[in-house]
Amino acid sequence: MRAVSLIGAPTDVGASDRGASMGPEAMRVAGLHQALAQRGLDVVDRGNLAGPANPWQTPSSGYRHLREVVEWNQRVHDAMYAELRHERLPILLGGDHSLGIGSISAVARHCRDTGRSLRILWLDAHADFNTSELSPSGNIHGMPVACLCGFGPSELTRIGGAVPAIQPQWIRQIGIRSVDAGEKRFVHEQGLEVFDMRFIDEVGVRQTMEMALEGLDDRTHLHVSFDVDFLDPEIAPGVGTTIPGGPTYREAQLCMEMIADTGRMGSLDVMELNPALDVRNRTAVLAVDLIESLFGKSTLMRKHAPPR
Ligand code: HAR
Ligand code: MN
Ligand code: MN
Ligand code: MN
Repeated sequence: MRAVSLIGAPTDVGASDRGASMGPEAMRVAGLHQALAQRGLDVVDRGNLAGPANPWQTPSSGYRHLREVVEWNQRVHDAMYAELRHERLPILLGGDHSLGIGSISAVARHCRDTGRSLRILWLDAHADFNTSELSPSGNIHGMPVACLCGFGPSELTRIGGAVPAIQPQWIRQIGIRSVDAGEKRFVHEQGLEVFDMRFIDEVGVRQTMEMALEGLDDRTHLHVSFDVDFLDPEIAPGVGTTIPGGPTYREAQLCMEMIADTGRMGSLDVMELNPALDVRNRTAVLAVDLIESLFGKSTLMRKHAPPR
């Protein structure tokens, strides 16, 4: 699919830190549209979705802003699904990561419609596998993976029309280095495949990505959910929840290059960019650079695969 649509979802209702609502505009200012157009893609910017304001309240019954999160996710679902139906590759510009619920449930629906299998790469410092009982914060951006797997309030789990929207075995989590105690037990119980930072340190990005991308075929839709806090805070300060010890610039580039090499990416989320915490928009500029790699920018044409 060479046609790409940008969808802005300017909200931070799923988080307790404000500012991810400015993410879509920062990505535009950093030149995302032009960078992709220069790669020969047919790029359309659909502009920003509209949704409820951030009421800035404390959690109630275990969730902060559940009603608003549901509404935003319904709109994200509809917008992503419409692009997929028209054979366009949607790029969701977040916005906090709770919106992964609407995005990925739309992708899963599209895969059911078209008889494809789904593989999800979750690039993040966090597992985002909390439930309201397990969450220390009530912030729904710590819960999208659990909701997609059917563990969450029904208003969120049913957004894509099937509950659960996805199976845990379809997911590969990469770069994880911050998981809450109860969440950790639940990740193990559900058998999520997690390549955490220790794994990456020990085997390297190359082998990690080979494992995460193993088994794709020409019927696989690959969805990449890129939480910008995946990156080391030294290179990406513009996120709400920085966790030290993330991938370096080159390690992140290699992840993206290896995803591009599969030729299977069919949809993308770019989430949690927080311009209020950034330094001269450098995190947005870096995100654009990494997205260019996801779409096949590379330093040189390669003559040989490097030896194993
Ligand atoms: N685990 C913490 C919580 O549930 C923080 C996770 C949310 N932060 C994110 N998402 N940026 O990846 O509150
Ligand atoms: Mn398709
Ligand atoms: Mn996340
Ligand atoms: Mn995160």
